[in-house]
Order: sequence, then structure tokens, then C-alpha cells
Amino acid sequence: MTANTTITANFTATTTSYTLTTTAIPAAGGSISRSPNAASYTSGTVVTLTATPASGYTFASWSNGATTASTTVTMNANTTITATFSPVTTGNTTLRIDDNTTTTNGYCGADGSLQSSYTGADGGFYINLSNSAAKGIDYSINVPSAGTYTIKFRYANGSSSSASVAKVVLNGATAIASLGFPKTTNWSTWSTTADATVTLVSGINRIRLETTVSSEFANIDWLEITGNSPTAASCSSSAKLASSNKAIAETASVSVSEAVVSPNPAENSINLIVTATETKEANITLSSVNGQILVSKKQILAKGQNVIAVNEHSIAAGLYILTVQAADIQKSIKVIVK
Ligand SMILES: [Ca+2]
Ligand SMILES: [Ca+2]
Repeated sequence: MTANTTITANFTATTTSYTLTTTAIPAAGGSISRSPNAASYTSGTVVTLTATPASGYTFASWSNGATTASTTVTMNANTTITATFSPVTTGNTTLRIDDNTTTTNGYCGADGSLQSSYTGADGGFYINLSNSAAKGIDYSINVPSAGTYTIKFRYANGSSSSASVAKVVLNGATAIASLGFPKTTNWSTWSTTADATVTLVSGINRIRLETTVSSEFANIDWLEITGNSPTAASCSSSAKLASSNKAIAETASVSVSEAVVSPNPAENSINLIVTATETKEANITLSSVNGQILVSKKQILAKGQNVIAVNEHSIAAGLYILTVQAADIQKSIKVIVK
């Protein structure tokens, strides 16, 4: 020191900036706002994020674990955060139809027996179908509007030789040709089928699970239907599709409002057009004028117009009587086959 001296030490700020990436899952589920909103943030900045669901969605959670719509992140590194949104499922309910000794709760009967030998079935019982093809279990479901519903069955399938697929018949027509019932460890181990989709009509629907081969099949515990407010329908309020040895329900107070054959005269193929006021089962018979029955079939009529191919084989030219018979009506039509 040879003089008064001033010396300055210069320091450089070592501020680091970080980026913040936000993602909505699914992208259409909603948006994310940030405050403060910047392209990058200096170390230590606290950023408030707010998730706003889009129409039809609700906010579920943040990837940092937060479940409130607003959360904060402290920027000490480049950060990615996701907000998960869920579709609004208001109105979706699940109806379970378990087997029952009565047939008033949506379970309408089965081509087999209600058993309890194996443990673990809900309600203690399951349905053991007869070991041949076209044996089924019938359910009756009421829905407030037409739409898509999810169905699944609880079952056990413990034999190496048993069938592991069956079909689902909806209102008389095959809706799912092959629904898988993968093998379970044994007959007391229960599983559920993968969710399958069916499109139900407004009002009463008949769902039938039916075997497709002559062998043992899974034992069935219950059916669940998920969608817009399904309810169990009385089995007697509409016709029974069930076992061949079951009579048509007698309590229906509905009618087939119209039945015509088109074209009439027919040219071999006879198409019956029936307008039904409610889903129901009908017996359709085609007879010669001297009473010989050529075709006799059961048919589920959907509410509204149904076009039914009556004959599978060609029919000789002549005059026939086609009869549609349901619980409380019988209508006969003369059919001329050219
Ligand atoms: Ca069986
Ligand atoms: Ca059960």
C-alpha cells in the first residue's frame, strides 16, 4: 500500500433458467394454464398450474400426485407435468343380474341347472348349462334409451376339455359371435370376461348367452351391464326366449300392431313384416291350407318394424297360411307363393 486504494470485486450472477412442459391427457380432456406464464423460469420460481377440464371431462389428477385443480411446482430443474382428465360418466350405472330361484329380477331361466357345488360364486349359486350346443341363459333388461352398453359375465371354466367361447344373442339376433371365457385354474376359481359392447334398443332387451358347441362350457355366476341406467326387467313382461320347453309368457298386454307379407304373392322367399308395440316373442308358423305345418319358429320381435325371412328352403307354388302368434294376439295372413 503506497496510496489510499479502492478495489472492486465484480461478481456475475449465476442464475439458471429452466423450462416447464405441461401436457393434458387426453389432449382433448382439458387445458392447463400457468402463473406466471413464461417460456422459462429462473431457479426457484414457484409456478401455479391450473387444470380446466373441457366439456364432457372432469379433472382427475396431476402427475405430481396432486388431485386439486390447482397445484404449484418449484422450478429447480427442467420440469414436465401432466394433468389427467376423465370422461364424465354421469348416468352410467352397472346392473348385475345374478342367477336366482325366481325369474323376476332380470334372470329369466337357463337350459341347465342352478348349482352350488363349487365355492366362490356370488350368491352361492351359478348356472351349469347342459353340455350341448344352443344351450343358453336368458336375461331381460330395460334401458331408457337406445345406446351402447358394456356387458361382462362372471364365470369359472375349470376343465381342459370345456369350450371357452359362446355367443351373445340380443333380441333374437347374434350380437357377439364369439365371446371368450378363458380357462380358470379350477371350477372354484372365478373370473370375468373382457368388457364387450352391445347396442340395446330403448325398452326391454333380451340378452341370451348361448353355447355354440356340444361340450361342457363355463359355469356362469352373473351378468353385468354398464351404461345409461339399465334396470332388470320382469321376465314375464315380455316374451321368454329361453328354453325350448318354456311356454310363451302369458301376461303381456301388448300387441303386434300389424303383420303383412311382402311381397305377396311371394316368389319363394316369404318376408313377414311385423310392427310390434313392444319387444316380445312370437311364434311364426307357415301352414298349407290343409293344416300341414311347413315352418314353425320362435322370433323375438323388436319394438317397431321387423322384417322376418320366414322360410329357409324354397316352397312350392300354392296358397299358404302364415300365422303370427304372441302372448295375446294371433294374426293369420294368406300367402300366395308363385
Ligand atoms: Ca355344463
Ligand atoms: Ca351367482
